[in-house]
Amino acid sequence: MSDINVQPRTKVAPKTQRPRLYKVILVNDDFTPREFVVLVLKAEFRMNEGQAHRVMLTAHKRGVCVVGVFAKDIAETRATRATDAGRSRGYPLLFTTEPEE
Ligand code: TYC
Repeated sequence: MSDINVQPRTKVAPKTQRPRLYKVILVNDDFTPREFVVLVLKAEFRMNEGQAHRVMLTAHKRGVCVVGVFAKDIAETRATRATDAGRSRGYPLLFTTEPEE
């Protein structure tokens, strides 16, 4: 009598699977001052002046710009904090998140 189970496991998780990453996207609007967008990008996404200015200009010209790619909770926290920074000053500044393909 043996209580050792010798049945092979039928489901094996693929070893290469990783948690999905999320993009934070900056959305353009007609009201938030350019300098304020740059300020928020520097404060919330640790960008330098040049990086922040390029991202702001891309959103300004094209409508949206990817700010960065992060784990889900980090992406959501940063997008919320950055959006709230604009709202607290009465601006419609918006950061959204979206899963990476
Ligand atoms: N379009 C704004 C302006 O002309 C500046 C701006 C840029 C606002 C990017 C939001 O995501 C944005 N003042």
